[in-house]
Amino acid sequence: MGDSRFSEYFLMKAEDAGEYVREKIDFFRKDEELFCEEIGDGNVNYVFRVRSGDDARSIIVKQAGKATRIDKNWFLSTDRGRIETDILRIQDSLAPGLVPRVYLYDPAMCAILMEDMVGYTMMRTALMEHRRFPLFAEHISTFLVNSLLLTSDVAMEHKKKKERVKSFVNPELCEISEQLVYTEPYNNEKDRNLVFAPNEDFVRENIYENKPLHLAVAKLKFDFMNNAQCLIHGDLHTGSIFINDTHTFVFDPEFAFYGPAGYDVGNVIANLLFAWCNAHATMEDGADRDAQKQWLESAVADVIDLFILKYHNAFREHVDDSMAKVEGFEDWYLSALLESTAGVTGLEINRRVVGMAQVKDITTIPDGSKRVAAERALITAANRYILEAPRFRTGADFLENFLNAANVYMGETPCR
Ligand code: SR1
Ligand code: MG
Repeated sequence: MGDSRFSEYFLMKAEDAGEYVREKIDFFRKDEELFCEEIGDGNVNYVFRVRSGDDARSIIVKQAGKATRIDKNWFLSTDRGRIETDILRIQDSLAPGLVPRVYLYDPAMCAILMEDMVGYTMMRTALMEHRRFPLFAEHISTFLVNSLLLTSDVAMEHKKKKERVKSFVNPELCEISEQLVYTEPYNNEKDRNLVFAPNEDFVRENIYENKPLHLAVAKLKFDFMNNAQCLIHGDLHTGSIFINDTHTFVFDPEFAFYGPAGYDVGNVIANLLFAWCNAHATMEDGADRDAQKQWLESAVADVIDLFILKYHNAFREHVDDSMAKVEGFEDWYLSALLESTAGVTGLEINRRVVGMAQVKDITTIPDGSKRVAAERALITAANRYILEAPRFRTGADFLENFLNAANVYMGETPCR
C-alpha cells in the first residue's frame, strides 16, 4: 500500500471517498458504481456517505481535519479519530447495539469507516420536525448507566481503569469544552459569544455580572478537569444521536475522556429542554403541541428516573470493591452524580444560548419575541440548576425547575 495516494494524510473531498473505501475495505461489489456526498453538519469533522447506485449498501467515512469547521484557525490533534474508534468499541461491548459499528480506523488518513445508520434521523432534526420517540428514555438511560458506571473505578479493576484514563487523555478536545462550556459564556473573554440582541441586558445581569454563578461554574470547571470518574462521551447532545421509532444510536464521541459522569447525563437533559422550547415557540397552539411538549417533559423526567433505577441495578450487579459496598456509599455516589448532572444541565443550557456554538432548536425560532422568552426561561432555569444543584434528586425535580421558568417567561402553564 506504500504507493497508495491514501498512505499520507490529506483532507478528502467527496470525489476521493469512493476510491478510498474500495482501497481500504471489501465492502462494495467491484463492478458497482459508487456515489458519495459530504454530509457532515457538525462543527469539527468531515463526514462522507458512500453508497452503491442501487442504494443497497452504504458506508460512512468520518475524517478528522487538522482544524475545526466552525473556526479554520482552531487546530486540533487528528488523534481524536483513534479516541473515537476506541470508545465506540468499548461502548459497543457495554451497551450492545446502541452505537454504530466501526469497520476500520485508518491512522494515516485519520479516518473512521463505520456503519451508516440508514433509516435513522439525527435526533435534533427529528425533534425540530416535532417527532416523538417513546423509547428514547429507555434506550439512553441504558446507554448512560452502562457506559458510565461500568467504566468507573467502582466497577472496573483499578489498574485497568488507570490504563484507560491514560489512553483517553484528550487535551485539545477537552480544552474546547473548558473554554466554550465552562468559561466564555460567563465572561466572553475571547469576544466570540453570540448574544441575541434583545437579550443583551438580560445576559449581562444574569450571566456576566452574576458573581455567585461564576463561583459555582468555576467549581464545576475544575471538577470537569480533575474528576477522572468514568469514560464519558463528552458531547452527548441531540446532534450526537441517530434515532427512529424503535431504536437509538449514540455516535460522535470524539470528545471522550475520563471525566465526570454527570457531564453526559446533563447534556441529554439540556438538549431535550431546547426541543421543548422549539415546540412551544414554533408549533401552533393546540393538542399536537401539547402532546409534543408532554412527551418531552416525560422524557426529561424518565431519563433521570430510569437512570437512577438502572444505576442501582447495575451497582448491585457489578460493583465488587469492598469499600464501595460499604453501607450508604451507593446512595452517596449517586447523589454526587445527580448534583453534577444538574450543574452540567445548566452549563449546557447557558453555553448554547450565549456561547459561540449554538443550537438550531433556539436560533431558528422565527418569532423574535418568542425566542427572547425561550432564552430567558432557559437562562433562569440554568442558573438554578447550577446554583442549587444538590436539590435535584429526581426526574420531577429537574422538570419542575424548567417548567417554573417557562411559566414565568413563556407565558403559558406547562402541560403537566
Ligand atoms: C469548536 S467545536 C464547538 C462545539 O461543537 C462540538 O459539537 C462541541 O459541542 C463543541 O463544544
Ligand atoms: Mg460532534
